[in-house]
Amino acid sequence: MLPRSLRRYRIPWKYLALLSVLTIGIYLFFHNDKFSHIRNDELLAFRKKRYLDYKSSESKRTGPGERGKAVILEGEEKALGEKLYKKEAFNIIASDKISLQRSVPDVRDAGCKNIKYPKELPTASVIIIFHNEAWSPLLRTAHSVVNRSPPEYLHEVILLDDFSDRPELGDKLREYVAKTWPDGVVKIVRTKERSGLIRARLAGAKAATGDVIIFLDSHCEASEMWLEPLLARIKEDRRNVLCPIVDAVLDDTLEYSKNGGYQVGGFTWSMHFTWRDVPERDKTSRQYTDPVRSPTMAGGLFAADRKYFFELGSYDPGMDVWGGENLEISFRTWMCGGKLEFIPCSRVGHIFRSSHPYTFPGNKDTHGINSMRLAEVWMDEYKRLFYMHRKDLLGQDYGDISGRKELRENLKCKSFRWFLENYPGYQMKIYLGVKRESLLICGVRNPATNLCLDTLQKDEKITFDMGLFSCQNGASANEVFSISIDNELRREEGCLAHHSGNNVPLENCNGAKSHKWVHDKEKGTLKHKESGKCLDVAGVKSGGTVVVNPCNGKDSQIWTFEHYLNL
Ligand code: LR7
Ligand code: MN
Repeated sequence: MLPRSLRRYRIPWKYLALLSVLTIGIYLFFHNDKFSHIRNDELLAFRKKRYLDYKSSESKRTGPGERGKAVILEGEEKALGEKLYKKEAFNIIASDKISLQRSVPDVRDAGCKNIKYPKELPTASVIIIFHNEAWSPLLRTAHSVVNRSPPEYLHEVILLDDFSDRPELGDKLREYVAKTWPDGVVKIVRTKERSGLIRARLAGAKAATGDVIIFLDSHCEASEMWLEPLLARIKEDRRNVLCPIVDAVLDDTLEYSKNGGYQVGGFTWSMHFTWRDVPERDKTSRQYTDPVRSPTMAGGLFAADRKYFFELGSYDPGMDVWGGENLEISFRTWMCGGKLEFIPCSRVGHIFRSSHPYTFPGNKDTHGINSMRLAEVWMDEYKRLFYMHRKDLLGQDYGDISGRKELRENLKCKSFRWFLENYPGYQMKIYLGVKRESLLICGVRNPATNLCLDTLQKDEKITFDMGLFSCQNGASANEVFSISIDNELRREEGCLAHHSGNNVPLENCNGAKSHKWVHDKEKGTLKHKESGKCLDVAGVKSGGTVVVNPCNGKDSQIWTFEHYLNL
């Protein structure tokens, strides 16, 4: 018996026993797989064996779609594939026929195969975000990453489920992942509400613990040696934000199709991402295997040092569902001291879908509103150009942006004008239609008839003769044109041209001589440089097409611009 004074210090055996049972229970619950007790080197050995096993069997694989071949369906399957296309925005039947671990071709430039990367590289957390993605493309993405990433560099794969409600993405996915990757290299993290892809990526980045984070869409296929070039370039400088070259996995046959293009990212004033050819002079001065600076990224596939990603302001959490974040992170990276590059020796396939196979809660134009946030925070006086193309957005509520403005202050980021003028060099000046001193834009008007150049709503991806319509006084984006520093008369990506007859087609801008015009502000003429002819409305009514004629000084050849911007 303890002395009375000490009795209250009696050890509560009952509680202690209960506590230890609970502790052991919780431990067993979380560590019930055979990997719980194994050492790190054993874990790595297991992963290496899995990696090498796949590698050595890859060339012997047979079956539909192997080596990235097209899957051509027939009969009933074909019909079913076409029917389901509407729901998935790609051919799910073709995808389901292909092994989740299929081989893809090594489409890298031959020079890439001679590059030696350092043995010591930072480790990667690959974050695959998805909302109601179809089963086979989602898991093919995860398998392609595990199968083609050396285990010593692959810290983890995070499947970030943005509140999907497809039943198979619940328990079935959890069980599949646990069974297929018992070593835990693939993890599932789920958001508690529909977050949209921007906040989903943020949640993924916060859950990640590798040195580098790499984001992928949930319908990708990583190819041979995709990882090392990205990690090596980040090791060289942690401020490098890097994109692999994106190959197309075709939406109808799932063929892995090499992107033979030689392009980097640009943007339109309505804040859409576009591809731009790398200018001729850049091509001659570099090898195809070298990293190439890019003004912007497409958005879905990129790598960044994890800590640097957060230092640079990660993402704007006020952006919803889809759109805008890609240009926001691009502008911000350049303006705030980082670099954005494409890495030609790292290639990843992506299924390009023509529509979104998921809902937009509230049917909001999230791209439009997100782009307003971007323009308001990052584009300074140039936001006017955005609003000229998106008049419909003026006055809409884009929420609170004070946090983002503060970020820009704190990081002491440069101006948007600096971005246009300096990074990445001349490309922006040539292609964006910006001439600082006198940017002529909007409403190219012939005062005598009050007719303006107008696309007449034609599809601008296809060449057509430029129309004329009664001037809309800035109410219609179909009438927004600018004269570029390179003497192009542009509408976004389209340039007015003249080749023969008196036609004036709108063609994809490519720097051709036939695309150059000179505006004489005094006389009001718009002269086609190559032919010396003048833009003319003679004999044309509203709804017709504009022409060129020998210059004659008549009223039908006089043009005024609605704005002469001094930016
Ligand atoms: O609410 C959502 N939550 C999500 O998690 C909506 C989408 N998502 C997921 C979705 O499952 C997918 O994995 O987000 C990913 C991207 O959505 P997609 O595939 O519908 O987008 P996209 O490929 O049509 O669009 C491109 O532009 C977007 C702008 O917001 C994103 O940046 C996409 O990642 C981007 N995709 C690419 O850049 C792929 C390569 C293109 C090239 C070259
Ligand atoms: Mn995508």
